[in-house]
Amino acid sequence: MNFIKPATTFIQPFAVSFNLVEGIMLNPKSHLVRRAGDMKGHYRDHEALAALIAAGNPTHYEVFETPVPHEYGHLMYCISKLHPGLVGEEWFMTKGHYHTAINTGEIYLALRGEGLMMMKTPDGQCRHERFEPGRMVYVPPYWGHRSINTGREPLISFCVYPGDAGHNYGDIEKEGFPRRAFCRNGATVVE
Ligand code: S6P
Ligand code: ZN
Repeated sequence: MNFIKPATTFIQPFAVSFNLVEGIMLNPKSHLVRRAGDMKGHYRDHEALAALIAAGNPTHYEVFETPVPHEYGHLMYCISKLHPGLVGEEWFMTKGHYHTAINTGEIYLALRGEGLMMMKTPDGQCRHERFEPGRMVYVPPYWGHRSINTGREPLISFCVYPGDAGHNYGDIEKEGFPRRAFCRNGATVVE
């Protein structure tokens, strides 16, 4: 066994505040906004996405962070606010990613809204778990993950993951997820 751990930067303790109703972090250091135009290639209905972009390119989701060193030992955390909506029949969702350090997991605690966490492994296993306020989803190491908003209000979640996890979007873009979530006659259908 190797007991030599990578170096971890020493920093001072700090605290941040959230507005849990709005789903925002107060005074975040980083506020990522992804719009419909950033989602090309992710939805089944390409024409519906193009129409949405032409009709004003609405915000899909926002991620608020106050980063810590991206290193082993530190914990990254964020508030994710996924807006409600449909691209054709498909519910709004995040791009999804594996962690670059694929043996790192993640915890998502849903604070508001309803939805699904869709998860897949590189060898094609696919599972999903339901989000509702107060429900935590554990994304184990090796599972790519994507949030899906299946409701009419923002899906707000708080997530925590290892500082050295990183994001690998490329492999998910190539592979896609085996299952998607649609709205048919007012009901959510996963297929
Ligand atoms: C990071 C964590 C979240 C997502 C965020 C946006 O490991 O899973 O912060 O980055 O929900 O999703 P995506 O797929 O665009 O990064
Ligand atoms: Zn992640």
